[in-house]
Amino acid sequence: MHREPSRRPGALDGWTPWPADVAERYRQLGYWRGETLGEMLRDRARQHPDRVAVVSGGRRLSYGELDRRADRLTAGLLRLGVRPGDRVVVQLPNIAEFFEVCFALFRLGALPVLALPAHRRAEISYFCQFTGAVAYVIADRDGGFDYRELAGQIQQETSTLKHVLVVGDPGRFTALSSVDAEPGELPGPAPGDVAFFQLSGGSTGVPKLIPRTHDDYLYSVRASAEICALHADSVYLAVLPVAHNFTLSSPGSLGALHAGGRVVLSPRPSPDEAFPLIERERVTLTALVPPLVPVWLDAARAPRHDLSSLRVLQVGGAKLSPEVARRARSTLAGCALQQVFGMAEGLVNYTRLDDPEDLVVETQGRPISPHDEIRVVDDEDRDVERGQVGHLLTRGPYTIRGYYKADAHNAAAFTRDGFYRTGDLVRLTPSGHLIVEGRAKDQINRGGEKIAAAEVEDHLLAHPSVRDAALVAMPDALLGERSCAFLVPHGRPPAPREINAFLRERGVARYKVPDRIEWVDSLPKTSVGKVDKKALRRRIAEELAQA
Ligand code: OOB
Repeated sequence: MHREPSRRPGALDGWTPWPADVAERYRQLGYWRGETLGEMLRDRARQHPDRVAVVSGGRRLSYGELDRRADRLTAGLLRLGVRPGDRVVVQLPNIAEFFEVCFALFRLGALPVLALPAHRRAEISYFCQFTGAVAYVIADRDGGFDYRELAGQIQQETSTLKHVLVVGDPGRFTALSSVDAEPGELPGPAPGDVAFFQLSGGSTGVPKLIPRTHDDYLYSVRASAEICALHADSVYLAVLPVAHNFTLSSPGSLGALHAGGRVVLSPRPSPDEAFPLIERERVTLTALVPPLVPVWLDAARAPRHDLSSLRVLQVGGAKLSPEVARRARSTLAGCALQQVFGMAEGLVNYTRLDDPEDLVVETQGRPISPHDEIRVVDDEDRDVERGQVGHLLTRGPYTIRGYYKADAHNAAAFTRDGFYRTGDLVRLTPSGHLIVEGRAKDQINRGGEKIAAAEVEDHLLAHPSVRDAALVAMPDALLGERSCAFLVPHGRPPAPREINAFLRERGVARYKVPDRIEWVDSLPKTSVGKVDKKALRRRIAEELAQA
């Protein structure tokens, strides 16, 4: 029996469900099974309450414990006044509380907005205000940063925000550990309801929010776990931020929990932190962004830690070079390499574990689902010939039909018949695998971290000495790309240091601050009067090549 997306008071406005007939087809195909994320955990906890679900620092949480804590937290949140349909910005490092909080909110039907630890005042304040969040969940400190100070600023700016919940020392806020009550009966959300928001890498002035439903997300998790052959003895190590779609669902932590396996959390991705965990917990699967791969391979050559339990090393988030892919395969004996090309909006592609070496090394995989529809088109939305490079459009059982409350942007980001314009330039192989050839969206992919050029340009233009600004990608040996800002000054150009300090004061996340600044008299324009970013990218690439 399926339940329709909820019509209860508090059910979410401002999102685009799949058309009813399409949704019905996904149900009939068995993709959407009418289960919520909260029920999924409940079910696993019933099956094997004593198995370890999450390992984090000194904590080892069994399925039963995670399930109970989520229930008590749900009741505690309700008692605080958090209601179904409310939005809650969650910004946590890789710690077990991330799962306690998310599952509690899933069960309550309140919606986590999954921020990244690197986000700062500019981003968090936007998420809180745009979603009208009632609560903000943080850790006291992490990576040398005090999130309580940030929360203090956010609270002043956000009238809807009633609660700041803190893991650790709460200071003047509420300790998450004190949010606790006896569980009661709850109606809970419907499987077709939006469960939470992912954040888009974006290409526009403000970040876009991605509404993911229980049904669609669980399908991608379940199918991903199958593709990666996860089972109850699988151990997933999360080294990238847990909130990111790759780490959460591809198959990530949720895939491991779905399979009844174990999630091990590494606070940071360095081999120093990760390798001892791999050895101790007998990790079988982990996921990296490309810049980490050479670092890991170098460290793996010194046989200080036993990595022999690793079965699959996933790499995604940015393009992996075939050279590094080959090295990974030869260095890690007994461990398969898997390329993952995905997006928080939905579509995820994997090379399969039994794919021939050429496909694993040279392609970014093929879609999860036989019902992921892929089109590769030219600038006029006409299909290109198979094998030619074009824009990737997609729609399917776990790809959104629209961003949250973004009608104008949605009209450009989706075709009329519901295909998402990924902004990626790809080529299809005869086997149906995709090769990412570039990007048409105005974004910088800084080693997997996405920077929307327009967002940073807006911040730069707020500086009194900046008359015009264009942010572009420049090649970088370590990260693949870094960002370069071309700026036209008002009068005498200030030192780059001053511009960067200005952005930091505005509360912009560090990874978005330009890696390089070039002062110019004017920005080159195309024949239609737009900034010619291609010319700027060429210019900085040539300059770097000569240096
Ligand atoms: C993942 O998700 P997002 O939302 O941070 O970024 C999506 C974008 C893609 O549109 C593409 O431009 C780029 O990141 N990308 C890749 C890639 N994987 C992602 N470009 C080239 N090669 C790859 N393997 O990054 C993400 C989400 C789920 C699973 C994996 C990655």
